[in-house]
Amino acid sequence: MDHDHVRATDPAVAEALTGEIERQRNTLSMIASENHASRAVLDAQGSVLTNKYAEGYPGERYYAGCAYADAVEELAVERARELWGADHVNVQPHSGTQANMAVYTAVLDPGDRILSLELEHGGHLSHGHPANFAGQLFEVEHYRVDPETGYLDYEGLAETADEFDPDAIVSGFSAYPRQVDWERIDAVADAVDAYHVADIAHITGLVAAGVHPSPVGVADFVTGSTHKTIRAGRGGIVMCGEEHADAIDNAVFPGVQGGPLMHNVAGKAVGFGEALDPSFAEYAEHVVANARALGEALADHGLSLVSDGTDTHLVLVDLRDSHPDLSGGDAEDALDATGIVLNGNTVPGETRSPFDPSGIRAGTAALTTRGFDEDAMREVADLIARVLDAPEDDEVLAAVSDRVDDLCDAHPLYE
Ligand code: DSN
Repeated sequence: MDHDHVRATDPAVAEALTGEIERQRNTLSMIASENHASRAVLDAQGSVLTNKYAEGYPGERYYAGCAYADAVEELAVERARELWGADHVNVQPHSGTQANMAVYTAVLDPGDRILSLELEHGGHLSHGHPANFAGQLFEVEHYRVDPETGYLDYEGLAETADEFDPDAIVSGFSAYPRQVDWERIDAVADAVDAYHVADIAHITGLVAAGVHPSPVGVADFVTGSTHKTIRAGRGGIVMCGEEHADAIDNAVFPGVQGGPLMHNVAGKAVGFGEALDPSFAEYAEHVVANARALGEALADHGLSLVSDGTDTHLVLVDLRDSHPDLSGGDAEDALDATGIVLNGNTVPGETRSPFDPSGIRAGTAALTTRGFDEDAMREVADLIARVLDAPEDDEVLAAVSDRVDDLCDAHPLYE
């Protein structure tokens, strides 16, 4: 982690890299989409595969010299198939958004209709937000969570599907704390003759470990990212049945991407290999247990949790009841000042703006990687509550910051 080669030629970048390592070591990473990849994953991503062009797929490349690129891609695919039980896997998408773009390109035409969860209810930009290609290319309608319970409104989804007659229904979410009933959404998709695309970006690791039900074999397509709860190299993935294999491979390349990022594919292969070890299932169970402990302790401090809790790696706090004058953005800033790093987030029924929303989202994947247990998570919840109650009190912020330092020292990272 000393970046000697960078330091020798580019001290300014080396300083930023060193600063980032120290930042990760000395703060609590609670951004729900982040994790701490292993040294092996980082090593693979920083490898000489950075140099290699390998358009195409193993055994069918457009360039010479792809023997080792083929080897890592075959390993990544084989391991992914074992982890998620998918018939066909494409490991080349550069990100989860690229994975979604590939699926849409494979089976939809511009102007077709997508039905997806509204962004402020937990959806994702690539599910059809007007600022995203998906919202610009397709006609988009949204379903929502039940405003009372915070759980997905499956009946509302079915009604909207009947009225809107979508070509694809997107399930899978970026700020939804509860388990998803994939079969129920799939039945709606079947009833309106729509493709079902399940985007499991956040919960890839939980699904692989069996601590969240799997949409593989249920939805027509399963997309995801590979660096969140699954903790592998950075990027995206698409899974599907054999009947869609060619369409997906052609959509990824040459459809929406050029040369695959083979160093990232190597990082995916290494991380997937790590996730096949039985210890990964224990890790994933701890991630969920930690999120539950975090949520319960936050609720004990009077904070409102969307859906009153969690089944996953994240909690979504609606600050409007407990702290009506505190925005999610201000909460994020105050917490960041103490070394607790999370994000302000929109909540169902949002009354502020996406830039300064009413909630905060916190995840436990990264802290669990550092060895935090449920007692430690309860203490983190206490610290969060102290900051939210006094976001402008320098003495409180300093005291919390000291305690964050102690927790970081007790859970070393990248030693
Ligand atoms: N940026 C990711 C998240 O935080 O949910 C999704 O792309």
